[in-house]
Amino acid sequence: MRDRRPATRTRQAAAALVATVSLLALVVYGDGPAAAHASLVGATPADGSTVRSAPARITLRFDENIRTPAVVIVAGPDGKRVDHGATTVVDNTASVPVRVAAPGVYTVSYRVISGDGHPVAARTTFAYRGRGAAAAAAGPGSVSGGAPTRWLIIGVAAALVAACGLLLTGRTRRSGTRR
Ligand SMILES: [Cu+2]
Repeated sequence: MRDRRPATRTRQAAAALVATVSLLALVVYGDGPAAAHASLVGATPADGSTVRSAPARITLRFDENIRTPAVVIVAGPDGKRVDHGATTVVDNTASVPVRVAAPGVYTVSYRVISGDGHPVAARTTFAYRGRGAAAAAAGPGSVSGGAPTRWLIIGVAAALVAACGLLLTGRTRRSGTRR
């Protein structure tokens, strides 16, 4: 028998599912090729990598020369900016000095101008593991020991899907016991 009452929980679960699928699509296709525009071909530290020594500078390399204004913003594990000083553009690279101290995941957001004048914006991440005891304080971001952030996101998405299932199951059970 189908429960035909307006099921808020079902709608919530459906909404969560839609959000999850959107998130997954973004993760899988979000950094796909931007046709004819400058696209990122490399980063230092590399996207998704884990580094043990703190970088003093973040460098992004593109497949064509880029133009100014270029902005590279780096956020630390606490979300606060750690870049200091102006973004420097040389040919096909953009770089910015950073102060990396706390272990955790750092997000590098950039916006540069393609050769054809169109802006290109995206981001990369890297994890700073630190040394010795400091690494223990890294928190959940580094539990997987350097797995790319992408997999962390997919894991979270999978957990959300599971939560949707639990919500639906719980609703069914509750409506079954409550008479
Ligand atoms: Cu263009």
